[in-house]
Amino acid sequence: MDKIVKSANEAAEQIIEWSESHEIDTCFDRAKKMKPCPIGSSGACCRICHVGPCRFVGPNAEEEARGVCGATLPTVASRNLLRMAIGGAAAHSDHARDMAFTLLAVANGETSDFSITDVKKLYRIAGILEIEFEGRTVNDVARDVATKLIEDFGRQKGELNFIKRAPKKTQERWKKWGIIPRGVDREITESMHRTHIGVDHDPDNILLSTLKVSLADGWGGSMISTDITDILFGTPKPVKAEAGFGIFKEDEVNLIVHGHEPSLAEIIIDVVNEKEMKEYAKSKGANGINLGGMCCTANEVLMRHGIPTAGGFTNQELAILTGLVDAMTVDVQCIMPALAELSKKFHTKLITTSYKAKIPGAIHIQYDEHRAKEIAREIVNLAIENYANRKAEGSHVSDKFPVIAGFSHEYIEYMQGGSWRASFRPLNDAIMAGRIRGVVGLVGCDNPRVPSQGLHRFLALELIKHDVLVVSTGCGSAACGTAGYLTPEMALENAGPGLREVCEAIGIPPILHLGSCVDNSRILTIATAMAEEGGLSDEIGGMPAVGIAPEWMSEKAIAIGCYFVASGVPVIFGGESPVGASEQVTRIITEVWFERFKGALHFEPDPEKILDLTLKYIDMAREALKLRKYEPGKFGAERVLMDMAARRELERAAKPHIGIY
Ligand code: NFS
Repeated sequence: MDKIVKSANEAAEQIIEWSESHEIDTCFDRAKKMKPCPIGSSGACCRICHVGPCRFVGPNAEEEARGVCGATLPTVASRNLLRMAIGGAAAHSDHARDMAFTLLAVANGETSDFSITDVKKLYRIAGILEIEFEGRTVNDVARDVATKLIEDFGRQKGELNFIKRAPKKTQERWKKWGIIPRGVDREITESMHRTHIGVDHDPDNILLSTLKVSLADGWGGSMISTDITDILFGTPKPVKAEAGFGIFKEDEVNLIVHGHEPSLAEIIIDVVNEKEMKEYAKSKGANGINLGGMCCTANEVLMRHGIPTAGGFTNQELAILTGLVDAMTVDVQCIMPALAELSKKFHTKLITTSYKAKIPGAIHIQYDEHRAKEIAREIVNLAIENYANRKAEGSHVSDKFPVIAGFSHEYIEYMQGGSWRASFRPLNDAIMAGRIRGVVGLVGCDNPRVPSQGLHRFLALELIKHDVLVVSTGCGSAACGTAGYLTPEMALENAGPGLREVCEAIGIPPILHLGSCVDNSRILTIATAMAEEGGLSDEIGGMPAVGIAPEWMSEKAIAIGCYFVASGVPVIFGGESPVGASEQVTRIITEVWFERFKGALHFEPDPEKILDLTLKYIDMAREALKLRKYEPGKFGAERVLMDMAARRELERAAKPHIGIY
């Protein structure tokens, strides 16, 4: 029998083999032992009250099965989906709230460890929020921006501030179906109320609430987080970095920042570069301090500073199994509690830093933005002091790949015309002419229940071969990065002829790393800019664009998927459907949602079928927009894309400065 591969990441597979030979369990072994409950995994289990849990099984469960209260399977399956979206929206939005309070603390002069890095972005957001910025101090503007965005969490009536950033037509659809979020916390609370026993029982109504709470994430929490993070730490532009387990250094202190919130990691970057710290590391026998990232904190610091990443969700235990990690600091979300037990088998110090996310067995050092540097120094000291305890054992692997990351909305606009003519025109033109067939957001988690990262790799390669421009975030980016896919050379070797030409002209990879999972909000603003540029759809719906989360597992992924659907993007998730038990719910989230919003939510375990459905959606949209029929290697007339030299030439000629950069 063929050997079953647990991870498509070759270095990961080597580490897994090493762990198995040493009888150390990882998520891959546990996934084998712990099969998903077939009732719960298809949405057919209701456990929201203690009369149950009730199971909705049997040949006619859809029509006949009833819970003790009389609830039907469609009610229960839709309620379960809504509960997942709430969890996801809460996670992203609570992260955003922390960012907003950090911005407020900076503006109020309560912390000297942070400052405002991107004043232009601050002004841009102030402009959107209708906050006056001319002739005012940066801190005064920042205070107003932070305060106004904090109001988005607790607003009881009205609309989220950023709803108006969406194309008018998209907003009209939301208004028609009553899903414009008021305040983030209000939508989360109301949705929790609706899913309590004996409240909302209409699947369609419950599912509209799923879209509403998810929009509060996308155009609320996530967008707030992205913008404030850019204001505080800089709007990303392309940087070179590396990805893979080979980023760890045998002769240096290896410290990993893992989780999602970037603030502490930003300060740790400053601290590891302090002369005294470097000298302290030397005094302990190390040649330096090597900082690496994991999951979405990795994406944040990779995009802004080129800090290398060891990978995504399924790689976190494997990093410790290398035996080279002296300390791993974690904050919130997607952190496996298994790390505590595992780190004890090695010398690794596991450090939790959020009062919201403690793990028995880990060291807790509470982060506080008012004392950020002091805390960062404590963590770096711990890592340095632990270097001497490193033992020989561990699965040392050396694979690492170059990565180009840092594609923000602003940079993508800039790269299409320089400071003077920054726009989305060339991208729209390339799509209209058929050089680029469509755009896919390849996002979301990696998953130990499939050959981990393998679905991302397969789809990324196939899509670019078919002239589809891929934008990636989260662990999808990590999967592509650790495969060596995030380089411009990838376009030369693997992209279809049209996409290759576009990538060569602009000098970009065919897969653009847009950041962490909260940065999926960048895809929303990019899609809006494309709609406003003209020539394609005049709303997000109807664009030749699809979202794919082939290895998703988290509630955040559901919230992201649903806000894309509500915004007008067909979304395809891998794996079995969490509402698969109900035909009615499945029909609503596909056909009914498509009719209303031009977005649909599919669940499809077979990657070949995901690819087929994606291309079908893209071609359908091209046809509906009356665009040139896509044929590989045959393009219509379009404007010439500017190369780097032409762009520089234009910039020399064109001061004053317009645009972000
Ligand atoms: Ni996104 Fe980032 Fe990864 Fe999935 Fe978790 S790290 S926020 S949820 S597992 S992509």
